[in-house]
Amino acid sequence: MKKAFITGITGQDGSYLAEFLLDKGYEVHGLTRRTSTQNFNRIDHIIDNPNLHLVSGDLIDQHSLTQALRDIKPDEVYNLAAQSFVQTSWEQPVLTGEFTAIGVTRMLEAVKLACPETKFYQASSSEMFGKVQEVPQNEKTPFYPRSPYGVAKVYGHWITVNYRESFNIFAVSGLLFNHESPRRGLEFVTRKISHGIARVKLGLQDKVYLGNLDSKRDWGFAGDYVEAMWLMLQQDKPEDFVIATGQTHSVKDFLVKACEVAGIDNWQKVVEVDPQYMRPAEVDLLIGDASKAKKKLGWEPKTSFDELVKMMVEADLAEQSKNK
Ligand code: NAP
Ligand code: G4F
Repeated sequence: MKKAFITGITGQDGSYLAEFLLDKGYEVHGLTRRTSTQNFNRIDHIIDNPNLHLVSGDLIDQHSLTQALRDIKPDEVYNLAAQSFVQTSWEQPVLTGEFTAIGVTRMLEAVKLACPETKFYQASSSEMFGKVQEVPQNEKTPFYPRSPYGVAKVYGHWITVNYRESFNIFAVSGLLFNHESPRRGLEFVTRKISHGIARVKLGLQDKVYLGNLDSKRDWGFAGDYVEAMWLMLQQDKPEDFVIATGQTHSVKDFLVKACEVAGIDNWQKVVEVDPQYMRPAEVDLLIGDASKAKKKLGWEPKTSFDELVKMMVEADLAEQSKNK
């Protein structure tokens, strides 16, 4: 039985990846941090699986990471934990650097010390392309991050490449474009829209307050993207890959589609722009070229933009109808 270690198992991607690996017959170990109230809602449905084990630790605590890997000796490590919300990275830039940048070095050190044969996946991001230097973005596109989060992810990417080249560790960086699901955090724009529009439809609130409606993202489904993470670690040699749909849509497009799914005729009536959600520096356009992943991993997204919006709005309508 293969063993995987996932940091960020309580997050959106961690929960889908844990499900995916359990289905493949893996023994899955997930790192969870101590919080005053437990936060296992995304993994509640698999918590009793005998092949799922949770271990306490934190990206800021080197000892907990090294000890966990010494005890488990996993075949594969997926480093998904991070301070992952771009807006918060301007409010807490130092903490974002500690978790999202230096946290990667701590994980790589833990691998180097405890299990150097382990394959390591780093959750890198299309936010690294920021003010994009070419369209679409591929593995060779230069980075130009536009937030403390983006800067931290650039560090995480290069330290992963550096440990691969310095210590011969099988370490890969997945350059994933935005991916969403009904499990997405409520602060991210897609879920904020699907949740807000469902509540408007059900008469539970009047409006949704948003920031920039014009920025464009390449949005895919998280369930499709975790397969790509796993495929990267099944290759003979470690390489970095862009994972994306190759389609881009504006925040407004997402909103209009969400209203259509919910049966709201006039989206302008239910949305207001609130300057507090505008960012100090914006990433205007992201669109990825995942042709390398298609060629070498045989990976392609399975879920279209329309299917994604429908899935998210319908899930929130079902959930929120319990509050009526
Ligand atoms: P998410 O839902 O915000 O989950 C983040 C996870 O990291 C949570 O499990 C969180 O634990 C954990 N975490 C945060 N700080 C930690 C710390 N100091 N020590 C240990 N665990 C910590 O994020 P996601 O959407 O699943 O994304 C997964 C990864 O992919 C992140 O690194 C993100 O930056 C990156 N990424 C995401 C996307 C996307 O579109 N989703 C795209 C590209 C890259 P708690 O539950 O305790 O908070
Ligand atoms: O949903 P967002 O907060 O996602 P963002 O900033 O693209 O970051 C996400 O994707 C990255 C991959 O590119 C990940 F690395 C990162 O961890 C995260 O998962 O914002 C998307 C867009 C932005 O342009 C933002 O300005 O939506 C715009 N927006 C407009 N109104 C809003 C809002 N964003 C949020 N969160 N809330 C709003 O009210």
